[in-house]
Order: sequence, then C-alpha cells, then structure tokens
Amino acid sequence: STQYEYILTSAPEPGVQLITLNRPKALNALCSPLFAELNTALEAADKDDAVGAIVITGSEKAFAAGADIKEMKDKQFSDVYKNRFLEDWANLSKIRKPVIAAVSGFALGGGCELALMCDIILASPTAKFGQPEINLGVIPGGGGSQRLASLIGKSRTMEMVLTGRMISAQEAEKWGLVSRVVPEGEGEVVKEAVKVATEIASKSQIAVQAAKEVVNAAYELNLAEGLRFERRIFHGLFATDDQKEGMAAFAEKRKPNFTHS
Ligand code: CO8
Repeated sequence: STQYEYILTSAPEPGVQLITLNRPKALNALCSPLFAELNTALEAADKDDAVGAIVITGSEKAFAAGADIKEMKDKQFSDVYKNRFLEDWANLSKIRKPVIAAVSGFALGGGCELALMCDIILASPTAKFGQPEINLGVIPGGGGSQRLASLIGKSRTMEMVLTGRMISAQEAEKWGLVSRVVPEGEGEVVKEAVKVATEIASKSQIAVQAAKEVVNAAYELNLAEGLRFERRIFHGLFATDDQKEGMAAFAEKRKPNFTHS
C-alpha cells in the first residue's frame, strides 16, 4: 500500500480500511502534512469499491493531542486567513463511507474535533476528551463548539470550551459524546471498531451511504425538511438492485448477496 510518513494504513478485515495516526513523538499532534496524508488515505478508501467502512485510531496514549501548536504559534492572521489554514480538515466530513473513531488516551482540541467529525466514536476507558484551546488564548476552530453544542448541550459545551477541562470516557458516554466505552485492554477499542466496521461493510454500500447522508441531514435541516429528505432518499433506494436483493432474500429466508448496485 501507499507509504505515508505520519499515518499507517491496513485492511484488518475484508471491507475495512484502518488508518492509524502515527506521530508518536508528538502524541499525534495534527501537523498539516499529517492531515494531508489522512485526507489522501480517506479519499482513496472512499473511492475503493472494496472498502465498506473506515476506522481511524491513534495510539494507546493519544488519539491526537490537537493541532500542532509549534507549527501554529508564529502564524499571523494574514497567513492563516489567506492560506485557509487547516480548512482542509473539513474534507473528512465529505467522505461518503462511514468513518469510526476508535479513541484511546488524549483526544484534545483538534483531536477531539477529528473524532467529532467521524460518524461513530468508540472510546477506551482511558480516553480523555477536551477542548483546551482556551488555555492557548484561542478557541476551537475545527467545529468543536458547534458539534459539541448539538451533541451534549450548552452547559456541558460551555464548561468544556471555557475551562478546557478534560472529560473522562465515562462522562463522554453519559453525555452522549461517544456511542459507548468498550471494556479495557490494549487494542480493545480498535478491535471493537473493526468489528462494527466489518458489520457495516457487510451491508449494501448504497444503503449505508444513504443512511449516513440522511442522519447527517438531521444536524443541518429542520425537521420538516429532514423528514422530506429522508423519505425521498428512501423512495430512491427502490431503484437499486440491493433493495430488490435485500427484500427478496428476506422473503426467501436466505442471506442477501449485495452487489452495491
Ligand atoms: N502540538 C505540538 N506538539 C504537541 C502537542 C500539540 N498539540 N501535544 C503534545 N505535543 C508534544 C509535546 O510538545 C512533547 O514534545 P517534546 O517531547 O518535543 O517536548 C510531546 O508531544 C509529548 O507531550 P508531553 O511531554 O506534553 O506529554 P504529557 O504526557 O506530559 O502531556 C498532554 C500530554 C496533556 C496532552 C500535553 O501534551 C498537552 O497539553 N498537549 C497540548 C494539548 C492542546 O492544547 N491541544 C489543543 C491544540 S490547539 C488545537 O487543536 C486547535 C485546533 C484548530 C482546528 C482548526 C481546523 C480548521
């Protein structure tokens, strides 16, 4: 597979692309070249018919400790504005296939925001989420304030963003920031994420992408628009072979053989 400097890619199961952030000396701080590699790997996986779902993980110690502070510290407004500094982080939210974050250790600042841009977050009991930008004299810039507010509510978001306090995996689960905390153990959260990804990869890719699209619409549209959008996409799926196959297989009491068409 492609050689990268800051990430590792592998296919732990058929249909699953695993991307491991691999900048251990800096706790996976998200320098620009790391994010460029991540985007390249994500876009390749999105185009690859053999991939049904993607898992992003870091190390046991850190999912990612944020944007690279040393890279940022001397930048001027004119640099960051004109050069659209870190704007390409948003490319992740354009990926059509499901992306699962498997989080152990620190997920701070841009690292927390990276997890929030994924579709499902699974956490190890060691995971710590935080938006510590306030301690650096800035604020979240990768969507943290907006995504947290819609996920965990105003008071909790304000506490995180105004104090910079890290929250535990258990708090994150209780608050609905993550879907669940997996049992402790080295590598457990990645194993579980790969299991979920494998399950998703066994479905019709068209239905999966449509499902992701309509759930995401709930965060952008009002209820009436969202309901109409969901119904239209639902109707549209009757034009696919996978709908015919899925429903025929049920009626014939057999497993469906989806062709993603
Ligand atoms: N950037 C650069 N280097 C880092 C970062 C970082 N975010 N985090 C850790 N490192 C480096 C350290 O400098 C250190 O390097 P060295 O060995 O050369 O001194 C190495 O990683 C190990 O770190 P520590 O020695 O500090 O490890 P500890 O276990 O003592 O502490 C912490 C771990 C608590 C995670 C600590 O490293 C820390 O506080 N890191 C910074 C966390 C932070 O403030 N993150 C937010 C950054 S700002 C941001 O993310 C803005 C996002 C904007 C997105 C905009 C998109 C459009």
